[in-house]
Amino acid sequence: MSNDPSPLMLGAAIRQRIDQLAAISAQPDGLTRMFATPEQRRAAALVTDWMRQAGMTAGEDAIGNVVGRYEGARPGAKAVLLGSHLDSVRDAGRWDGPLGVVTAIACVDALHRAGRRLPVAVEVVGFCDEEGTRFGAAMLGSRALAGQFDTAVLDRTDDAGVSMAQAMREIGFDPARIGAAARHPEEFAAYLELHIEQGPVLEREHLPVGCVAAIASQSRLSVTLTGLAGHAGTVPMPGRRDALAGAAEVVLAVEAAALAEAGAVGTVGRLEVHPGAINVVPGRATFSVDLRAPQDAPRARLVGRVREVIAEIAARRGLTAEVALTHEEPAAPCAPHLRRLIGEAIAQEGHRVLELPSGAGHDAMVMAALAPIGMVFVRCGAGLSHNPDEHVDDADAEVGARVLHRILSRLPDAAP
Ligand code: HGY
Ligand code: MN
Ligand code: MN
Repeated sequence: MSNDPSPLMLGAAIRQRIDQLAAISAQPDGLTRMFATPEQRRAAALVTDWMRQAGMTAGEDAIGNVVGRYEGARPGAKAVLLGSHLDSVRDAGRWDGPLGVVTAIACVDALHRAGRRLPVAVEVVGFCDEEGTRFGAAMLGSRALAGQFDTAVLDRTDDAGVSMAQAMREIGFDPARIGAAARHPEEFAAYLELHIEQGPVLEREHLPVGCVAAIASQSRLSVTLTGLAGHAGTVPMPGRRDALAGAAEVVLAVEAAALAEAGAVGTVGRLEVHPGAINVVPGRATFSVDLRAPQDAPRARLVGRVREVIAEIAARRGLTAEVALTHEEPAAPCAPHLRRLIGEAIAQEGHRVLELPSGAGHDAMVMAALAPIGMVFVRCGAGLSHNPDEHVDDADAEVGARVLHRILSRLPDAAP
């Protein structure tokens, strides 16, 4: 980055790349880019090209993460890893994930154009699956890179019944080789992720950026309630085994349980009904449960309470309940020395330093297994995210890039 680029120039350049990525979508009227799809490969090709233009060697790893490396002054030096994810939720906003990847590349590009080499190498990663949109299990890309990939998830199927393994093969990856993506702690000095806040705090505080203190603990369940399908006109109300009515009671019970646990959140985001006909009493209902809390203990209490209430409702309604844990990540505190560095960089950019928790999950939670983690949040309009109206102003994207660049330039000096 030149000494003092026009704020909107760099921000506008970042936005243009965000828009280019947003155009790579399976959804004709919006953004949906899921793991192990042709859209993933097209986005990976574009990001690989940007990385190479920024002076990095770059390519896809064995699961499909895009990884670029900008050598340090000494070849083979430890790397600072920057990154975020390139996949999206359905009907997504365009900044969630890509902002971290595009900004990291912009920072390396500035080093490259200035002919600067740091004492450390810089690697940038665009993770192929953080959301878990297609197969339910999340953070697949970062787990593979951290050497934590659970091969059992390869049997999970998408809505069309296609397994993860098959989907990977269809886009040219060999699921048996995922282990080759694993990296090791001794390779990295730190992991830094710049991401939109996805919440209202920075906007309320009139701040363009903030420093993440810790990332909330999260669990995901997949629940199937099975009752008895029947004729809507002839099955008497007493004694019905209506799976959807049971699911509806569980949805409200999840909400009540989360409200009763300070700082926790509980969401049922997906619900499928079988057979889904107007005049048939639903025989089966399958739904997701997303439970989070700032610390592990309250999250575990909430999961236990939800499991109990599902069993109680199912028993009372004559339903059978299958409850599977599909994803779980412990709370991830950010490293104090990186929080200090981030705070100093924000202050040097002339802004008040605000530390805040992240209710949203991020690949940084998994990267904590490889290196100390730090996160920079960038303000997004009305705190909106996982919504097509998600937005970042050019000026805020510019501040985020300048803060990340300052951190990068100082990181080698920062001892843990
Ligand atoms: O669900 C989350 O917190 C993230 O957006 N994957
Ligand atoms: Mn997201
Ligand atoms: Mn995200």
